[in-house]
Amino acid sequence: MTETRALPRTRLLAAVAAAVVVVLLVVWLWPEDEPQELTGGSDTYAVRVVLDGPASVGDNALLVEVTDHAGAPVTADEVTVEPVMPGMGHAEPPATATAEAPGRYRVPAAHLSMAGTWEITVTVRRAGAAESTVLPLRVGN
Ligand SMILES: [Cu+2]
Repeated sequence: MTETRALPRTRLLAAVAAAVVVVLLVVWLWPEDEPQELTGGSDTYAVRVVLDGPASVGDNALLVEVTDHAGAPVTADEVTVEPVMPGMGHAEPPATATAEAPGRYRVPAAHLSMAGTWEITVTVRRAGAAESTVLPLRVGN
């Protein structure tokens, strides 16, 4: 008889422990802490832009990865990032990314002046040719 009384308590403790684990996982994996990733490409290049977290009004750090379509890193002469808000007809000045490794470029502070739908134009210049990719980006408050 003691066993039949002990079993529900064990189950209750297990359920509480499971609930605690779920809450910790939700807090730990909450999307606001996850990097935001935009992908696109042009004729020659595949472009991936990674933000530390959700895009927000103000300065946003962008990592820009440029590869060819086989995945090999591209060493460009210049990579620029130009945020435009097409619905309102305004833009931020293009920012030139700093190369930090083959195919890896960084814009430490891309300014997004307001919440809403932006388009990030990434332009890769190499060997006298320029190719652009437009990546939509939703900016929260
Ligand atoms: Cu606007």
